[in-house]
Amino acid sequence: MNKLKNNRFYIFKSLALLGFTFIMSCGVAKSKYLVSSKTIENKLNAAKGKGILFGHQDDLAYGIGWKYVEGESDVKRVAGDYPALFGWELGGLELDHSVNLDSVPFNKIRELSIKAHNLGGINTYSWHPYSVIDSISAWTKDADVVRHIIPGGSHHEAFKKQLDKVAVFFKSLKTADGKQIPFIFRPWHEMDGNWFWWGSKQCTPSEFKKFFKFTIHYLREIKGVDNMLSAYSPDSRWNTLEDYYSWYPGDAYVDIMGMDNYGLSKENGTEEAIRKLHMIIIEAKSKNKFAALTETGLENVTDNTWFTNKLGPVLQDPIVAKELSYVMIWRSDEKVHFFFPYPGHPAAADAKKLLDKPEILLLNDFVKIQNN
Ligand code: BMA
Repeated sequence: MNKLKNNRFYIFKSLALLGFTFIMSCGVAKSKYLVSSKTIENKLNAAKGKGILFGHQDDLAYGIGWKYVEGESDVKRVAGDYPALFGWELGGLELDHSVNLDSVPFNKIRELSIKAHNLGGINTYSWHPYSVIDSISAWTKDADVVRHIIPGGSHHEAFKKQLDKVAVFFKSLKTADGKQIPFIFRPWHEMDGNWFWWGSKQCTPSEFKKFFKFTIHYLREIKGVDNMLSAYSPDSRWNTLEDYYSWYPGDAYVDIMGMDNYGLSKENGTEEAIRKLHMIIIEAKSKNKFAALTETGLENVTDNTWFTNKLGPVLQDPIVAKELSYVMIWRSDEKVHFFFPYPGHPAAADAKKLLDKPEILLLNDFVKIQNN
Protein backbone atom coordinates (compact mmCIF):
# COMPACT_ATOMS: atom_id res chain seq x y z
CA MET A 1 0.00 0.00 0.00
CA ASN A 2 2.74 2.36 1.05
CA LYS A 3 4.80 1.32 -1.96
CA LEU A 4 1.83 2.03 -4.24
CA LYS A 5 1.32 5.42 -2.62
CA ASN A 6 5.02 6.13 -3.06
CA ASN A 7 4.89 5.09 -6.70
CA ARG A 8 1.87 7.30 -7.30
CA PHE A 9 3.70 10.12 -5.61
CA TYR A 10 6.71 9.66 -7.89
CA ILE A 11 4.53 9.42 -10.99
CA PHE A 12 2.71 12.58 -9.93
CA LYS A 13 6.03 14.34 -9.24
CA SER A 14 7.48 13.27 -12.60
CA LEU A 15 4.40 14.39 -14.47
CA ALA A 16 4.44 17.72 -12.67
CA LEU A 17 8.11 18.15 -13.52
CA LEU A 18 7.49 17.22 -17.15
CA GLY A 19 4.59 19.65 -17.30
CA PHE A 20 6.70 22.39 -15.77
CA THR A 21 9.55 21.74 -18.22
CA PHE A 22 7.06 21.75 -21.09
CA ILE A 23 5.52 25.04 -19.98
CA MET A 24 8.99 26.57 -19.56
CA SER A 25 10.19 25.35 -22.93
CA CYS A 26 6.99 26.67 -24.56
CA GLY A 27 7.71 30.00 -22.92
CA VAL A 28 11.24 29.98 -24.29
CA ALA A 29 10.15 28.80 -27.72
CA LYS A 30 7.56 31.53 -27.89
CA SER A 31 9.93 34.27 -26.86
CA LYS A 32 11.24 36.06 -29.92
CA TYR A 33 14.71 36.86 -28.63
CA LEU A 34 17.03 34.74 -26.57
CA VAL A 35 20.00 35.80 -24.55
CA SER A 36 23.15 34.88 -26.40
CA SER A 37 26.52 35.17 -24.76
CA LYS A 38 28.62 34.02 -27.69
CA THR A 39 31.69 36.00 -28.68
CA ILE A 40 31.34 38.46 -31.52
CA GLU A 41 33.60 36.29 -33.72
CA ASN A 42 31.25 33.36 -33.23
CA LYS A 43 28.20 35.49 -33.83
CA LEU A 44 29.61 37.03 -37.01
CA ASN A 45 30.87 33.66 -38.22
CA ALA A 46 27.44 32.14 -37.63
CA ALA A 47 25.89 34.79 -39.89
CA LYS A 48 28.56 34.52 -42.63
CA GLY A 49 27.00 33.58 -45.93
CA LYS A 50 23.48 33.69 -44.48
CA GLY A 51 23.05 37.43 -44.71
CA ILE A 52 24.25 40.88 -43.73
CA LEU A 53 23.49 42.22 -40.26
CA PHE A 54 21.56 45.46 -40.47
CA GLY A 55 22.70 48.12 -38.02
CA HIS A 56 21.55 51.57 -36.92
CA GLN A 57 23.31 54.19 -34.80
CA ASP A 58 21.54 55.16 -31.54
CA ASP A 59 18.59 53.00 -32.58
CA LEU A 60 17.22 52.22 -29.11
CA ALA A 61 17.78 55.71 -27.69
CA TYR A 62 15.75 57.99 -29.91
CA GLY A 63 14.14 58.42 -33.31
CA ILE A 64 11.90 60.86 -35.03
CA GLY A 65 9.27 62.08 -32.55
CA TRP A 66 10.44 60.00 -29.56
CA LYS A 67 13.28 59.79 -27.06
CA TYR A 68 14.12 57.08 -24.50
CA VAL A 69 10.84 55.21 -24.87
CA GLU A 70 11.24 51.63 -23.65
CA GLY A 71 11.11 49.15 -26.52
CA GLU A 72 11.09 51.77 -29.28
CA SER A 73 13.22 51.82 -32.41
CA ASP A 74 12.61 53.51 -35.75
CA VAL A 75 13.85 50.39 -37.54
CA LYS A 76 11.29 48.33 -35.61
CA ARG A 77 8.56 50.87 -36.26
CA VAL A 78 9.17 50.73 -39.99
CA ALA A 79 10.38 47.18 -40.61
CA GLY A 80 8.82 45.26 -37.71
CA ASP A 81 12.00 44.24 -35.90
CA TYR A 82 15.05 45.73 -34.23
CA PRO A 83 18.35 45.97 -36.07
CA ALA A 84 20.88 43.23 -35.37
CA LEU A 85 23.71 45.70 -34.76
CA PHE A 86 23.56 48.79 -32.56
CA GLY A 87 25.92 51.75 -32.91
CA TRP A 88 26.77 54.18 -30.08
CA GLU A 89 28.94 57.28 -29.72
CA LEU A 90 31.34 57.96 -26.83
CA GLY A 91 32.43 61.57 -27.53
CA GLY A 92 32.37 63.56 -24.28
CA LEU A 93 33.24 60.61 -22.05
CA GLU A 94 36.85 61.84 -21.97
CA LEU A 95 35.66 65.10 -20.36
CA ASP A 96 33.62 63.32 -17.69
CA HIS A 97 30.44 64.61 -19.27
CA SER A 98 27.30 62.75 -18.27
CA VAL A 99 25.93 62.96 -21.82
CA ASN A 100 27.70 62.37 -25.12
CA LEU A 101 28.14 65.03 -27.79
CA ASP A 102 24.70 64.21 -29.15
CA SER A 103 23.20 64.63 -25.66
CA VAL A 104 22.64 60.93 -25.05
CA PRO A 105 23.36 60.13 -21.37
CA PHE A 106 26.19 57.62 -20.94
CA ASN A 107 24.06 55.78 -18.39
CA LYS A 108 21.45 55.28 -21.12
CA ILE A 109 24.10 54.12 -23.58
CA ARG A 110 25.29 51.58 -21.02
CA GLU A 111 21.76 50.39 -20.18
CA LEU A 112 20.69 50.13 -23.83
CA SER A 113 23.94 48.46 -24.90
CA ILE A 114 23.41 45.77 -22.27
CA LYS A 115 19.82 45.39 -23.43
CA ALA A 116 20.95 45.07 -27.06
CA HIS A 117 23.46 42.41 -26.03
CA ASN A 118 20.89 40.51 -23.97
CA LEU A 119 18.53 40.52 -26.95
CA GLY A 120 21.26 38.82 -28.99
CA GLY A 121 22.54 41.87 -30.93
CA ILE A 122 26.03 43.32 -31.32
CA ASN A 123 27.14 46.78 -30.12
CA THR A 124 29.68 48.97 -31.89
CA TYR A 125 31.16 52.20 -30.53
CA SER A 126 32.60 55.23 -32.26
CA TRP A 127 34.44 57.98 -30.37
CA HIS A 128 34.88 61.59 -31.43
CA PRO A 129 36.81 63.02 -28.48
CA TYR A 130 37.75 66.61 -27.86
CA SER A 131 41.48 67.04 -28.29
CA VAL A 132 43.54 66.99 -25.10
CA ILE A 133 45.67 69.83 -26.40
CA ASP A 134 43.19 72.66 -26.70
CA SER A 135 39.80 71.04 -26.09
CA ILE A 136 38.74 71.62 -29.65
CA SER A 137 36.14 69.18 -30.89
CA ALA A 138 36.97 66.26 -33.18
CA TRP A 139 35.95 68.34 -36.21
CA THR A 140 38.89 70.56 -36.94
CA LYS A 141 40.99 71.00 -40.03
CA ASP A 142 43.98 72.78 -38.61
CA ALA A 143 44.84 70.98 -35.44
CA ASP A 144 48.16 69.34 -34.80
CA VAL A 145 47.03 66.83 -32.24
CA VAL A 146 48.11 63.31 -33.17
CA ARG A 147 51.83 64.11 -33.16
CA HIS A 148 51.55 65.34 -29.58
CA ILE A 149 49.54 62.50 -28.12
CA ILE A 150 51.30 59.42 -29.48
CA PRO A 151 54.04 57.83 -27.35
CA GLY A 152 56.85 60.35 -26.88
CA GLY A 153 54.56 63.31 -27.53
CA SER A 154 54.08 66.21 -25.11
CA HIS A 155 50.44 65.27 -24.35
CA HIS A 156 50.76 61.50 -24.34
CA GLU A 157 50.01 61.16 -20.63
CA ALA A 158 46.93 63.35 -20.99
CA PHE A 159 45.71 61.15 -23.84
CA LYS A 160 46.21 58.05 -21.68
CA LYS A 161 43.89 59.62 -19.12
CA GLN A 162 41.24 59.96 -21.83
CA LEU A 163 41.69 56.31 -22.74
CA ASP A 164 41.42 55.33 -19.07
CA LYS A 165 37.90 56.77 -19.05
CA VAL A 166 36.96 54.84 -22.18
CA ALA A 167 38.31 51.68 -20.56
CA VAL A 168 36.26 52.27 -17.42
CA PHE A 169 33.15 52.65 -19.57
CA PHE A 170 33.87 49.50 -21.60
CA LYS A 171 34.49 47.51 -18.43
CA SER A 172 31.17 48.68 -17.02
CA LEU A 173 29.33 46.91 -19.84
CA LYS A 174 28.33 43.81 -17.93
CA THR A 175 25.37 41.48 -17.86
CA ALA A 176 23.35 41.05 -14.65
CA ASP A 177 25.54 38.09 -13.68
CA GLY A 178 28.67 40.21 -13.96
CA LYS A 179 29.98 38.99 -17.34
CA GLN A 180 31.67 41.51 -19.63
CA ILE A 181 29.79 41.94 -22.86
CA PRO A 182 31.79 41.71 -26.10
CA PHE A 183 31.65 44.65 -28.51
CA ILE A 184 33.24 46.37 -31.51
CA PHE A 185 35.30 49.55 -31.12
CA ARG A 186 35.72 51.69 -34.24
CA PRO A 187 38.01 54.56 -33.38
CA TRP A 188 39.61 57.13 -35.69
CA HIS A 189 37.36 56.47 -38.67
CA GLU A 190 37.28 58.48 -41.93
CA MET A 191 40.98 59.26 -41.56
CA ASP A 192 41.21 59.57 -45.38
CA GLY A 193 39.14 62.76 -45.07
CA ASN A 194 40.38 65.99 -43.52
CA TRP A 195 37.56 66.93 -41.15
CA PHE A 196 38.79 65.28 -37.94
CA TRP A 197 41.97 66.07 -36.03
CA TRP A 198 43.17 62.56 -36.95
CA GLY A 199 42.47 63.15 -40.66
CA SER A 200 44.85 62.73 -43.58
CA LYS A 201 45.87 66.42 -43.64
CA GLN A 202 46.29 66.67 -39.88
CA CYS A 203 48.81 63.88 -39.36
CA THR A 204 51.10 61.67 -41.40
CA PRO A 205 50.16 58.03 -42.12
CA SER A 206 52.99 56.94 -39.88
CA GLU A 207 51.73 59.09 -36.96
CA PHE A 208 48.23 57.82 -37.56
CA LYS A 209 49.32 54.18 -37.45
CA LYS A 210 51.18 54.74 -34.18
CA PHE A 211 48.09 56.45 -32.81
CA PHE A 212 45.71 53.64 -33.78
CA LYS A 213 48.10 50.94 -32.56
CA PHE A 214 48.64 52.64 -29.25
CA THR A 215 44.88 53.07 -28.70
CA ILE A 216 44.15 49.38 -29.18
CA HIS A 217 47.29 48.20 -27.39
CA TYR A 218 46.61 50.38 -24.35
CA LEU A 219 42.97 49.36 -24.02
CA ARG A 220 43.67 45.66 -24.53
CA GLU A 221 47.03 45.06 -22.94
CA ILE A 222 47.31 47.74 -20.30
CA LYS A 223 43.67 48.22 -19.29
CA GLY A 224 42.62 44.62 -19.90
CA VAL A 225 39.72 45.35 -22.22
CA ASP A 226 39.96 41.95 -23.82
CA ASN A 227 36.43 41.47 -25.13
CA MET A 228 36.72 43.99 -27.95
CA LEU A 229 37.05 43.65 -31.71
CA SER A 230 38.53 46.65 -33.44
CA ALA A 231 37.33 48.09 -36.75
CA TYR A 232 39.34 50.05 -39.32
CA SER A 233 37.10 52.28 -41.41
CA PRO A 234 38.30 54.94 -43.78
CA ASP A 235 35.67 57.00 -45.58
CA SER A 236 35.50 56.49 -49.35
CA ARG A 237 38.13 58.98 -50.51
CA TRP A 238 40.60 56.19 -51.21
CA ASN A 239 40.74 54.61 -54.63
CA THR A 240 43.22 51.80 -54.77
CA LEU A 241 44.11 49.09 -52.33
CA GLU A 242 47.39 50.87 -51.73
CA ASP A 243 45.43 53.96 -50.65
CA TYR A 244 43.22 51.85 -48.42
CA TYR A 245 46.26 50.49 -46.62
CA SER A 246 47.89 53.93 -46.21
CA TRP A 247 46.69 54.23 -42.60
CA TYR A 248 46.27 50.55 -41.81
CA PRO A 249 47.86 49.97 -38.40
CA GLY A 250 48.61 46.27 -38.93
CA ASP A 251 46.82 42.95 -38.68
CA ALA A 252 47.32 42.67 -34.93
CA TYR A 253 45.26 45.82 -34.35
CA VAL A 254 42.33 45.28 -36.72
CA ASP A 255 39.62 42.63 -36.66
CA ILE A 256 37.09 44.22 -38.99
CA MET A 257 38.05 45.88 -42.25
CA GLY A 258 35.48 48.35 -43.45
CA MET A 259 34.66 51.69 -44.93
CA ASP A 260 32.13 54.46 -44.39
CA ASN A 261 30.35 55.52 -47.57
CA TYR A 262 27.83 58.32 -47.92
CA GLY A 263 28.25 58.54 -51.67
CA LEU A 264 25.88 55.87 -52.96
CA SER A 265 23.68 58.47 -54.69
CA LYS A 266 26.58 60.00 -56.61
CA GLU A 267 27.10 59.12 -60.26
CA ASN A 268 28.40 55.52 -60.26
CA GLY A 269 28.10 55.61 -56.47
CA THR A 270 26.78 52.07 -56.11
CA GLU A 271 29.27 50.63 -58.61
CA GLU A 272 32.13 52.36 -56.81
CA ALA A 273 30.93 51.09 -53.44
CA ILE A 274 30.75 47.55 -54.80
CA ARG A 275 34.21 47.86 -56.35
CA LYS A 276 35.69 49.03 -53.05
CA LEU A 277 33.81 46.49 -50.95
CA HIS A 278 35.13 43.74 -53.21
CA MET A 279 38.68 44.88 -52.49
CA ILE A 280 38.01 45.04 -48.75
CA ILE A 281 36.29 41.65 -48.78
CA ILE A 282 39.16 39.93 -50.59
CA GLU A 283 41.68 41.42 -48.17
CA ALA A 284 39.59 40.62 -45.10
CA LYS A 285 39.05 37.06 -46.26
CA SER A 286 42.73 36.49 -46.89
CA LYS A 287 43.51 37.68 -43.36
CA ASN A 288 40.65 35.81 -41.72
CA LYS A 289 38.99 39.07 -40.70
CA PHE A 290 35.48 40.44 -41.16
CA ALA A 291 34.37 43.00 -43.75
CA ALA A 292 31.76 45.68 -43.11
CA LEU A 293 30.11 48.78 -44.51
CA THR A 294 30.64 50.57 -41.22
CA GLU A 295 28.52 53.68 -41.94
CA THR A 296 26.22 54.71 -44.74
CA GLY A 297 22.97 56.53 -45.40
CA LEU A 298 21.41 59.49 -47.15
CA GLU A 299 20.81 62.46 -44.87
CA ASN A 300 17.06 63.09 -44.43
CA VAL A 301 16.37 60.22 -46.86
CA THR A 302 15.58 62.64 -49.66
CA ASP A 303 15.31 59.85 -52.23
CA ASN A 304 12.27 57.67 -51.57
CA THR A 305 13.85 54.67 -53.24
CA TRP A 306 17.36 55.07 -51.83
CA PHE A 307 17.08 51.83 -49.86
CA THR A 308 16.07 49.56 -52.75
CA ASN A 309 17.81 51.48 -55.56
CA LYS A 310 21.07 52.57 -53.97
CA LEU A 311 21.79 50.50 -50.88
CA GLY A 312 20.00 47.40 -52.21
CA PRO A 313 22.19 46.85 -55.28
CA VAL A 314 25.30 47.14 -53.10
CA LEU A 315 24.12 44.67 -50.49
CA GLN A 316 22.65 42.31 -53.08
CA ASP A 317 25.79 42.09 -55.14
CA PRO A 318 26.53 38.34 -54.91
CA ILE A 319 30.01 38.73 -53.39
CA VAL A 320 28.92 41.42 -50.95
CA ALA A 321 25.80 39.46 -49.94
CA LYS A 322 27.92 36.42 -49.20
CA GLU A 323 30.89 38.04 -47.49
CA LEU A 324 29.92 41.33 -45.86
CA SER A 325 29.25 40.98 -42.13
CA TYR A 326 27.27 44.13 -41.49
CA VAL A 327 26.06 47.48 -42.71
CA MET A 328 25.24 50.37 -40.40
CA ILE A 329 22.94 53.30 -41.15
CA TRP A 330 23.73 56.53 -39.35
CA ARG A 331 21.56 58.04 -36.64
CA SER A 332 18.06 59.47 -36.83
CA ASP A 333 18.16 62.67 -34.85
CA GLU A 334 15.57 65.30 -35.54
CA LYS A 335 13.93 65.95 -38.87
CA VAL A 336 16.97 67.80 -40.20
CA HIS A 337 19.42 65.00 -39.55
CA PHE A 338 18.05 61.49 -39.96
CA PHE A 339 19.19 58.57 -42.08
CA PHE A 340 16.45 56.02 -41.53
CA PRO A 341 12.82 56.83 -42.37
CA TYR A 342 10.08 56.92 -39.75
CA PRO A 343 6.47 55.72 -40.10
CA GLY A 344 4.62 57.96 -42.53
CA HIS A 345 7.82 59.06 -44.28
CA PRO A 346 7.58 58.51 -48.06
CA ALA A 347 10.68 56.26 -48.00
CA ALA A 348 9.41 54.01 -45.18
CA ALA A 349 7.80 51.36 -47.43
CA ASP A 350 10.93 51.22 -49.57
CA ALA A 351 13.20 50.74 -46.55
CA LYS A 352 10.92 47.97 -45.28
CA LYS A 353 11.03 46.32 -48.70
CA LEU A 354 14.83 46.08 -48.52
CA LEU A 355 14.88 45.04 -44.87
CA ASP A 356 12.32 42.29 -45.57
CA LYS A 357 14.74 40.58 -47.94
CA PRO A 358 16.06 37.31 -46.51
CA GLU A 359 19.68 38.37 -47.04
CA ILE A 360 19.25 41.37 -44.71
CA LEU A 361 19.35 40.21 -41.11
CA LEU A 362 17.35 41.98 -38.42
CA LEU A 363 17.58 40.95 -34.78
CA ASN A 364 15.18 38.03 -34.83
CA ASP A 365 16.82 36.57 -37.98
CA PHE A 366 20.22 36.94 -36.32
CA VAL A 367 19.10 35.31 -33.08
CA LYS A 368 17.64 32.34 -34.96
CA ILE A 369 20.98 31.88 -36.75
CA GLN A 370 22.88 32.06 -33.46
CA ASN A 371 20.62 29.49 -31.86
CA ASN A 372 20.83 26.99 -34.69
C1 BMA B 1 28.02 63.12 -37.09
C2 BMA B 1 26.72 63.88 -36.93
C3 BMA B 1 26.84 64.72 -35.70
C4 BMA B 1 27.21 63.86 -34.49
C5 BMA B 1 28.43 62.99 -34.77
C6 BMA B 1 28.74 62.01 -33.66
O1 BMA B 1 28.00 62.36 -38.25
O2 BMA B 1 25.64 62.97 -36.79
O3 BMA B 1 25.61 65.39 -35.46
O4 BMA B 1 27.47 64.68 -33.39
O5 BMA B 1 28.23 62.28 -35.97
O6 BMA B 1 27.68 61.15 -33.38
